[in-house]
Amino acid sequence: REEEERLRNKIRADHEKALEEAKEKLKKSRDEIQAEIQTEKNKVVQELKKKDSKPLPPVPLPNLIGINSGEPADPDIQEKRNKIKEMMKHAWDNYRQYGWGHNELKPIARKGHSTNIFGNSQMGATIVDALDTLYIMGLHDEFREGQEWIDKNLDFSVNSEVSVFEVNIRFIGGLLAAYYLSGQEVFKIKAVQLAGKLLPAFNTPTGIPWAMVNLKSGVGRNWGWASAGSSILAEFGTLHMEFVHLSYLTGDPVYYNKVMHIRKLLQKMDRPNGLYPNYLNPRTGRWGQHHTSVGGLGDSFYEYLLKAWLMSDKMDMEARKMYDDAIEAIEKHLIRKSNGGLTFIGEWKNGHLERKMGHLTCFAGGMFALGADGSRDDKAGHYLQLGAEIAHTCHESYDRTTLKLGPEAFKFDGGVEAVAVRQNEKYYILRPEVIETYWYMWRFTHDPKYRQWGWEATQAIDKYCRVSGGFSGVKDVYSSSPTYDDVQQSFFLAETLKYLYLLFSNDDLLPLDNWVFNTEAHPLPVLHLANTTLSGNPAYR
Ligand code: DMJ
Repeated sequence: REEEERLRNKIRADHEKALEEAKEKLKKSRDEIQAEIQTEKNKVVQELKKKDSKPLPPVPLPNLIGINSGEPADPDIQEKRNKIKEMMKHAWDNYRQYGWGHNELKPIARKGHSTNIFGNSQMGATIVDALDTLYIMGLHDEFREGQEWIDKNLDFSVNSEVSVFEVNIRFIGGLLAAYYLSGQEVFKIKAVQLAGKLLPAFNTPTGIPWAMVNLKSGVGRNWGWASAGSSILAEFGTLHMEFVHLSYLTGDPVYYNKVMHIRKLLQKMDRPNGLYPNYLNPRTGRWGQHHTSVGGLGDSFYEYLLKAWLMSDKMDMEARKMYDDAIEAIEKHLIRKSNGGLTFIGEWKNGHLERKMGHLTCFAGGMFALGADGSRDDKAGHYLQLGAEIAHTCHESYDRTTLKLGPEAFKFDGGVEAVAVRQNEKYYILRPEVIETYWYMWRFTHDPKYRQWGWEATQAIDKYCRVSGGFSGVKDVYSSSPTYDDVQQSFFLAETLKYLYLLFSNDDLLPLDNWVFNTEAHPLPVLHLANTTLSGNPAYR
């Protein structure tokens, strides 16, 4: 009788669940429902295929050197490095205690936090983003805890609409880096599972992916705010590194083909003044608003052109050429010197240069330095100098504030130099870009001022952003009594603390000849693809 009762309860529960799901479905538009049906059909076909598909093929691991190195001999540098490790532990322990499994932490309210980029489910973004930083810092118990959570709980079959770009750079990038550093298969398997869930986003008339995709239904769409239904350059243009690695690890060219298709399409298009606009319509294949930026909306597209070349062991000349062409146009139209002698990168809006630079744009100093070697007409010295000038400008944007932390955006207009003017541009949300540039400049020049500037930033973060429940962003870097935004961003653990730690480590930790950092600071090894088959790529043949 007990068994009968149990069965009856189960049938009742299943019935109620099905009713709930049907109700949810009816709320959707006809198009959405049709797309969902199509995706379900595709899934069945895929599942059938999978039944006879083999497990992931073993591939030769690339040259993984400099994973456990970097210990500085100088006791002062050692002490600074230990302090940064302690900050990482503080950020992690509090997330562990108050936000475990949630995407991010609210360090003041001491509870989980999430934004729409991660959808509505608990995907443990901080865990995945932090893994490789924990690993290189030697925080192995914490790394194991993270691994265990991922193994048992990270599930992508959820009815949740996520940002394709964010999930790629933080989750796929984070999982792949954790796999290469630790050799633990679980990370590779999860990365491949997740990538499969992103693929439906590419089902658009042009093959330019939607900004968002529902992980369960595969239905994609774009942000409502993006110019006339456009996809964003920095989003669909920041998939290459991770997708090439996915094809390498699985032997399946599908990922590689998706990103090469995007590249080919971009190559064919006219560019106003040689500049790439930030918006591209995935239905028509036409540019949206003519707005070009090396900061938000554009930034990592340029970064990934350069890094595609570096990651291919400098074989992918097509990517290098696209990078060189893009940077030449940017220098001509966007880079200027202020009256006070500060080099800045402005934004191009419909034929007009806005003399404003974002914190996000500051990553470009490091990019110029990284791309100096191999540049056209042997302009290596020029690009290293440009990198140094951007680093200097971005340091000024920190130095001219009360908290010695940089604002979100700063102007070079109307007597103002490297200072935020509008109230809503005065915040600092634990972003990494300025420190990232200090680190690259340090690696290429060993000028001690970069360590000094990095240490100033470390102290400012510890003094003004640290609270007992973790680290928080601040709303006004010009105020001596700032208020907190109560968010510990996952990129603080993935990037800001990692770049600081690398800045105070020896260069043999993750050497740049062997590793390329994705835009979320996840290190991926250089691939020597000449011996492997990635069909259709003349650059690798
Ligand atoms: C990170 O998620 C990545 O660096 C991305 O490319 C842009 N900015 C954030 C951190 O500021």
